[in-house]
Amino acid sequence: MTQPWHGLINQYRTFLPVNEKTPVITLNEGNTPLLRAAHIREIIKEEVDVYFKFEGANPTGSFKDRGMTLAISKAAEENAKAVICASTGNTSASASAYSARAGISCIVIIPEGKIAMGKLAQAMIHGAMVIQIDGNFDEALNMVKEIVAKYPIVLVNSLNPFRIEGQKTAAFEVCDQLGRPPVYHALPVGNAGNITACWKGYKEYMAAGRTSGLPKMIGFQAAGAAPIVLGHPVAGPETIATAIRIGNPASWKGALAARDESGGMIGPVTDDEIIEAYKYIASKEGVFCEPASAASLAGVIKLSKQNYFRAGDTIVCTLTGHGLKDPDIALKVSSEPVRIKADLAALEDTLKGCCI
Ligand code: AN7
Repeated sequence: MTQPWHGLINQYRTFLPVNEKTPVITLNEGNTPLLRAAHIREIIKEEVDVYFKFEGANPTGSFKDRGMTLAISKAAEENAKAVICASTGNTSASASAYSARAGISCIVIIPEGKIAMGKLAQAMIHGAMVIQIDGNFDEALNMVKEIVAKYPIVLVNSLNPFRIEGQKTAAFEVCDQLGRPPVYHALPVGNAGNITACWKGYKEYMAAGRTSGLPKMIGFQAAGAAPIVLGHPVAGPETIATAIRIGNPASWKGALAARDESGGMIGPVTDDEIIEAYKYIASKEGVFCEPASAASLAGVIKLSKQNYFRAGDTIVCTLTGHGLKDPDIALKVSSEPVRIKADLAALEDTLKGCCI
């Protein structure tokens, strides 16, 4: 019988900066599905193998839980009274949940009107102090950095190195689930913590002899919020994918290192390309991810049109967050439900020519 799963700190303890005194604050995050795409040939002609690492299956619905279990466990080890983060939504949702469990106060600073409804609901119900600013994520992060420099509050954005340490475990799982590293690993890039973390994970797993090679890291930014692609910060980032509406990423250097050391690339995808991939993943693959997550597949589709891949390549796309976080977008890009009378004949009429 396989061992029951007790969260990623227990699973990957030897790779993580924890000791016997670290209280493990876990919601049994990690061990998320790696799903082989079933219909990819409909959109990508090359004989590539695409897999989705569905991080929306984490307890708060995003990959942030991997970093947060470690960041909050370490904050608890240091007897922190409060933690703080700036967020486009998922970090705040995750920080709120793990802080609640640890009995630590949580403050989240978010851009007003620019975070998905589900994420706001999460922070509220977990009891965080939710502060909205009339500014964007970059401004919120700058404010948070100043606060933690002045007061004894622990920062749980990915500038906190424990966040990156926890998030690197996604790469371990991909290697374990696939039995080898993929040829390419595609991710959406916002604040650039995750691409930095995954690359670190692949390198450490190989150094430990647990996997046989390294993937090329390919990252995608929304075209309206693409500072790394452009090579300079973007003052007014805009995209439908609010999770990655970031103009000055904290882990900029880490993303460049991941790209260059692995021989990968970081490119832009338009909102239309993101939505096309988002709809494909839900309607053909049965996986509901949030728009920002679909940037990974959108980028892969775009590169495939430029003959970037070769037959036989294995490509893992991280789907970073759950689609239920942002139901507004799903409704906006779908057609209206059919309306009929509560009457059998009307139902039969409607189904005619479709399935009866
Ligand atoms: C679904 O929650 O930055 O490049 O404050 O929520 O590691 O920042 C979220 C980022 C991709 C980008 N997909 O990851 C936040 C936040 C989803 C996200 C990203 C985010 P990074």
